[in-house]
Amino acid sequence: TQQVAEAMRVNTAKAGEYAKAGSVPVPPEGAHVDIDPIVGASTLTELNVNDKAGAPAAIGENPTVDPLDRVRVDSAGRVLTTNQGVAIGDNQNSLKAGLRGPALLKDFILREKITHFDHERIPERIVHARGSGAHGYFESYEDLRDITVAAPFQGRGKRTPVFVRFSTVAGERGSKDTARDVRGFAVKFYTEQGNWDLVGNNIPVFFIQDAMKFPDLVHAVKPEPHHQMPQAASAHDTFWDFVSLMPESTHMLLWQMSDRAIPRSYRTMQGFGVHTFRLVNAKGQAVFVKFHWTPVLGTHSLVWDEAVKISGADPDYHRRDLWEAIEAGHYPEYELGLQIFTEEQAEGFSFDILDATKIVPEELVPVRPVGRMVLDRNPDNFFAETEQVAFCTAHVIPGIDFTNDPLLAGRIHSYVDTQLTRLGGPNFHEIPINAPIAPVHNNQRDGFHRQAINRGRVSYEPNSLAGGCPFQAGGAGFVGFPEVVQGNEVRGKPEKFAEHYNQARLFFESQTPIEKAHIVAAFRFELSKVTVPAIRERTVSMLANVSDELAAGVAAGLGMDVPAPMPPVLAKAPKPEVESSDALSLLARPGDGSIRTRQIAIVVADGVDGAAVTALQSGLLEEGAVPRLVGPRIGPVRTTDGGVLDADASLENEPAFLFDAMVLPDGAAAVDVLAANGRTLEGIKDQYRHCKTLLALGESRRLVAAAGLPTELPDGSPDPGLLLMDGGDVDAALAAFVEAVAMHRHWDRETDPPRV
Ligand code: HDE
Repeated sequence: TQQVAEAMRVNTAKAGEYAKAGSVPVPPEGAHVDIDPIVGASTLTELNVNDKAGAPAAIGENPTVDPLDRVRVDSAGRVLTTNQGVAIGDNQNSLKAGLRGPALLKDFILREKITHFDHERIPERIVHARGSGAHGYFESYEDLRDITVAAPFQGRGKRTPVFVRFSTVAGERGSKDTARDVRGFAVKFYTEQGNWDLVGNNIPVFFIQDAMKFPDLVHAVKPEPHHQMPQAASAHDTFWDFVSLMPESTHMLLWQMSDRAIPRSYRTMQGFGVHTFRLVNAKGQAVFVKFHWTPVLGTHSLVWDEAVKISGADPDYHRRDLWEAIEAGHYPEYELGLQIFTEEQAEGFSFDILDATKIVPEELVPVRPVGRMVLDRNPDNFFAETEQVAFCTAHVIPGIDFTNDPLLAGRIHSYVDTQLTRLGGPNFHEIPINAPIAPVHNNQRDGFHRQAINRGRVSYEPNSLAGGCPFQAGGAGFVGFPEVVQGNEVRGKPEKFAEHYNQARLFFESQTPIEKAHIVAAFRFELSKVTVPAIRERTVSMLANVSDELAAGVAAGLGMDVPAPMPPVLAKAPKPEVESSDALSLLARPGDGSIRTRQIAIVVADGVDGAAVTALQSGLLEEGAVPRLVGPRIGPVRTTDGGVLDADASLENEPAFLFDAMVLPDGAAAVDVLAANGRTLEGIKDQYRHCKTLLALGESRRLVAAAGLPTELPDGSPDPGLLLMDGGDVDAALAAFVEAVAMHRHWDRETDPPRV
């Protein structure tokens, strides 16, 4: 890597910025970097030799690609100043003519402060406004140079720094995290060949096939324009009006109504590049590729009732989860997999690989794991990094290329275009989080907020005055795949794009019964919020083309008959290759079987069995879980043996549904206190309703009974997630609990409507 970096004159210092703490020299607090004494050189010649005052840049070095340290600010021990560096003596009082007199216009300190404040906001993203970011690295498992020259894949173990931003789509910047929505999964790879952005989602298909429809889609899903409601929700008339008139959205709607759209955390959802891309090797040979990110912890989602409650108790649920996991050293990790296939294979498929409403089933093309991504550092500043990061599908590097997917074409245009407004001009590639580690040299100049101080008088090419620099890279630069293109100009779609239901059916039929039930319930909920009956009917008529079970279930939930199926565009649909695929079930990726990072509430009150609590706490910590002591209030809790525990959460400030599992320890007095507190019983009911594991030790059985929990499953068998155990054998209880928590949810408990 070093050699490649040096050969390409990469600024290795920036890559170092991503190295583990300690390996990069950090300037001492409050120190500033001394400008080297002027070396005899001229800023006015093209050779970077300078006889004028000024700091000579090294030849070929671009000052904008220095490490982020260049722009980090830490004010510890420093005096308060204006933006001009002038020390401020009084930050409390404006300048007045007499203590009760008028404020004076010459108070530049007040005016600077207020003026800056007045301009602190920038427009939010038109979609994906609410997001959370993290730094990390991608590590290649193997050398893929026979397939692609793309930098991240040139060697086993090679690491490339990344910045990732996860997001919701429809809600505004300050909306909630647990809305039913698609999640953005955007990765910026800072490679020595330039930045590559893989701007994906957590769902592998999209609502529409052509960029022409994107503004319509977004206008339909966003809050309705007359009264700006509802926030961060697709459950309203305009969204369902639009999609029910766009049968190509059917497949995506099934994913969106599945639990994929309410992930448990950003750490437990997949990511997909969605479009088919190309990988190109040094010989110019290309293959098609679909990108898949799969979380090591497995794919896990919330249930709807839980998502709704969480959005009230903690709208930052996913942001907090990501932040805390990284702070705690539980670094989120995802495996990158590629589906690689040839043009000839693609021609044989019953669907078109340029159609973003279709997947390539894994039964046709298996997913090949090629590397992993680890997120190991939180941003220092949300605005500077997460808000100002600018992803773009046009950011590709040698070895990665586009296909003619008409949705992708629109995206290649859209991102930079919208960022010009959002980030205020053409120089946002110089904002530190966006700056590549590869040096930037071209003849683009000026514009708002230009950072680079380009030297010399040459800003054109060809030139003789600067020896022709910067010069073309020729074959070493980005060379597009020379696809043969021929055709009449036409507005239309290829025939296979007209088939809309095969893969929607494939998705539905690949779900477990519980997932199917959740999809039916989600359609029921969303459509019940639609006020115009004709829209509900049209949507169900679309679903009638997917599955009788689905259409009948949704219709029954809406109190209507199943309408006649919407006439399909293609009279005779091509026969699909695959009719059911286990890979499409969320339950197909349970994770590593551990209970790492699960949030567990140990409910305590005065008179609790302290020894048991401590043993459970340390046992769960050993398993990598995150146990928290939750009391009727925060603060000290007295135990039976005279000890004191410290409850750092309360049933009021962290309601039970924020936790993945719950422990109710032994101790008669504590149980009396908790039984008299409605929040305890409510929490126990929520845990039960959301199919989570509950462990009740000894006396705590009384709480379970008071909450009215059935001890048997609807079919009469014992409930494996409701552990009522003897308070005496904590080790046995812990082992049973860990095993039950590892199962995540106990779906056999679930009924619709819920029993509890
Ligand atoms: Fe985006 N999309 N998109 N999109 N998209 C944006 O770019 C757009 C699409 C995705 O964390 C915008 O900088 C068009 C598919 C993510 O900053 C905008 C079309 C997929 C993010 C834009 C699509 C995505 C965006 C808004 C259809 C999954 C957030 C602000 C032709 C593969 C990136 C911005 C971040 C953001 C346009 C469809 C993913 C307006 C025109 C399909 C993850 O440019």
